[in-house]
Amino acid sequence: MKLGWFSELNSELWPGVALSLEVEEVLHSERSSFQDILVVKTLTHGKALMLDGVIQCTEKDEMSYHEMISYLPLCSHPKPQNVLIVGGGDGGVAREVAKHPDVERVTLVDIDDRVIEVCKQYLPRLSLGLNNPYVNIIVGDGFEFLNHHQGEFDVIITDSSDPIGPAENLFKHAYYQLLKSALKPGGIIASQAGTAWANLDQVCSTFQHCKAVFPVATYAVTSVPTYPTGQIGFVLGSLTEQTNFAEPMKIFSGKDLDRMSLMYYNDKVHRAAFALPRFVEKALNNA
Ligand code: AAT
Repeated sequence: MKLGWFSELNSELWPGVALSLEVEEVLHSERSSFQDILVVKTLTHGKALMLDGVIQCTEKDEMSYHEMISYLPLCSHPKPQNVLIVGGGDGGVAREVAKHPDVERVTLVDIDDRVIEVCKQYLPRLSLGLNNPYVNIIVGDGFEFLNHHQGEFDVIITDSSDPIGPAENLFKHAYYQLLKSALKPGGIIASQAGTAWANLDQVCSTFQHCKAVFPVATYAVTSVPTYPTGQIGFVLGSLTEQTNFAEPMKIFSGKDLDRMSLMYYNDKVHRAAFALPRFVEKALNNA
């Protein structure tokens, strides 16, 4: 049955353009203390989660985002044992991080317990990451959490919503300073950083914050057809000057990739994520 269309109308972040998904059924809709939460069954993309009218993930293409934001940093660290996820209440990043053979401990801090509960109920393919015994879930603001944690984590992944709403502080310079001090020596961070097609200014300012704090900073992209402009990027930062993000330290064999049920990531895709178009390279060089 066709119910109608959902359109991602957010004129501030991507003016003049909106992705639409044909919807069969509204599975859940509520206003939490932080945001509007909507889960729908789409005609062609499985179930989808929206927060404040912005698509957070669809079952069809979530693996591109979740595998890339997880394995780009994890495979650039020599031994990522203790990992922090800020945001990520749907469980997708936790699911991926927990598959990495070196990872021993995962902490996930999401501001909204309702996102966690709703995803547990409606998006089991993602939220299976939340039920993993290695994953310790804390409900709270990521910025506040980092204020109280120093020198603890090998890798910190910020899987946050966009910079309008509860995630606003996670795109500021002060957040990058907190990230740095929460890392162990040799630590690495990766954060959702928007798309160059619609938000080149946001990409550059997030990259600038990362570069101001970390001796090595870079930007990588992946394609997510249901995100604005079909692409999203991540900033990556390392405390170690020798880190070359574009060349993975850990390379999974075909057997490993199958065992871990990876559908998008491999070492070739890892390297390719750092090949940027000229206009992006130039903008980042000037940032
Ligand atoms: N996994 C892909 C989905 C996301 S969800 C982003 C999560 O960040 C949400 O669960 C939200 O509750 C959480 N969040 C927002 N602000 C904070 C905060 N200050 N501290 C902790 N968690 C927070 C990312 C989608 C990207 C969309 C791209 N257009």
